[in-house]
Parts: sequence; C-alpha cells; structure tokens
Amino acid sequence: MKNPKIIETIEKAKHVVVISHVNPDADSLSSASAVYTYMLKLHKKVSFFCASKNIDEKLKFLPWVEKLRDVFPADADLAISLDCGTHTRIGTEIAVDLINIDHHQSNDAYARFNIVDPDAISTTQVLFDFFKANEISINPKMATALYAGLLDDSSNFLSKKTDEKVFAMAKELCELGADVKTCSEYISKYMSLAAYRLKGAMMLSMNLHQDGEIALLHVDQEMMQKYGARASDCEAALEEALHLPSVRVALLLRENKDRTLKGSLRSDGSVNVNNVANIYGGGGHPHSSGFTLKTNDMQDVIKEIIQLIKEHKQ
Ligand SMILES: [Mn+2]
Repeated sequence: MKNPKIIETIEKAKHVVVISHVNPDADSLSSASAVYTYMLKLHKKVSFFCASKNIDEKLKFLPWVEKLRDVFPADADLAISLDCGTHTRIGTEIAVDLINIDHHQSNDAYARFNIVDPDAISTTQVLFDFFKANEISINPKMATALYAGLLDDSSNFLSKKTDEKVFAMAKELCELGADVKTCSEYISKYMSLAAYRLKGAMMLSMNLHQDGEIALLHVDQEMMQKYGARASDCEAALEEALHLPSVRVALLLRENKDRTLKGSLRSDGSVNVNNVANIYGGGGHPHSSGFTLKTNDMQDVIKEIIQLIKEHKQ
C-alpha cells in the first residue's frame, strides 16, 4: 500500500529523529538504522534516539549505532518510532509529529501516522513492505539492517511465523547486498561468557509445571551480579525452554534493580501470551510478550500466572 501523505510529511521535514524503544532489541535498532540511512539518502538532518544508554554489544555492528543519543533533540520537527508497541516504549514524551512503524498486536496506533502490521514477523518486514510499496530503493546498508531484524525476530527462521514471505524477503535482501555473514555472526551466534554462565544457572533452576507444559525460570539481582550478566542475556534460556517437547509456555521472572519484577512470556502458539501480559498492563505478540509488576514476591505471582496461562489456552 502506498503512503503518499507519509512520504510528503517526511519530504517536508527538516530534522527527523528515528527512535528505538527502551532496552532496544535487534529488530528495533535494525529498523531505525534502515530509516536513518533512508533519511541520509534524502539529505535530511537526522538524529538517532534511544532512551536507554546501554546497547547490547552484539548489536553494535549495525550501521549508525555509534550515532545513538539518549537526549531527544530540541529542534526536531518529525519523529519516527520503530518497533515501539506502545507510546511508553519510546521512553520520553514527544511533542513533534510522529510516525509509528511497528508489528506488535498490542499497538494502539498512538501516533499521527501509523504503519502497523501485526501479521508481520518483524518491524523490518513492515519497513521492507513500506520501502517497496513507495518505490524507495534499498542500498546494502539498509539491506543488512533489514535482514538483521528479520533474522532475530524470526528466531533464526525457526519461528512458527516463518513462511514463504519471510524467505522471499531474505532472498531479496541478499540480492540487494545484505551482509548475511556478519548478521549470522552477531545475531545468531554471539554470546558473552557472562550470558553463557547465566544461561547455565537459569537452566539448572528451571521448573516445570502443569505436566511439563509451563517452564518457569527466574533470575534475581544476585544471579545477575554474580555472572556480570545484563537483562538481555536472560532471553536465550527463555527461548530455549520452548525446545522441550512438553513445554507450551515459558515464563521468566526477572528481578529489576528497583526490586520490581519483569515478566517475559514465550509461547509455542497454544496460548496467546499477549492476552496474559495485557492483564498486567503489558503486551507484545501472541507468541512473545512482557509486563512489569511492582512486587518482588515471586511465589504469589507464580501461582497467579500459572492459573492465567491455564485459562488462556486456545
Ligand atoms: Mn519486533
């Protein structure tokens, strides 16, 4: 679908800010990186904003990541948010016109312009479709970024959403010069020693509930500090808990520094975990979602969530 109004808005803008969400993942940074290149091709003044200071080492190969700033520029007249499922994921208030490009089911079209496709496997896929529909050429830098988001959000093409459209996009990005080898090195393989050690500890403490259908993992501040791990290092163990044949849903409860709890849910498709996260004011996708709780009493929370997961079985 062509978006003439959005193209016109971009063309009129003088200073554009591309936005990745707080604690950015590969999809958010990659899609923002591709838009950053697109703005440079239009000879726009462009800034790259993310409210979080610490960027995962494995994502630093992406084009323009060194340009990231955590202060929103005062003279900007247009912002484009990438992979931000809610306005709060931006991490700051935006006073300028906003274009929201995303694929979260929970996205409530919070911007003046919204390009949201919940069927897309990644925000980079939404962006790829936007570029093609509006005849915006994709150079090798953009192709590498778009491929990185596709690779990560499809869990290395293992996700159930991986289909012929995903492979067709990957093929086209290869032909456009995407650096597939570097993406594989960093997105699919890169693990720090801290992340490996934390993963080992998480696997040892994993419990199965409901005849092995629910895998429960938890990480407290003590574990994080012991291994020198970061929040994003918890993801690998959570994803892999679903590799157990009996497991339908994996739940991770991670204690934040301020003693609140961050819940992350992954599902094989038999439970819509976006609906479960919604109950706690969070959201995401049917197969992957998150929420935050203002308590660190894990035992009560565990009982309640297991009950909710049971109720949301499809
Ligand atoms: Mn995404």
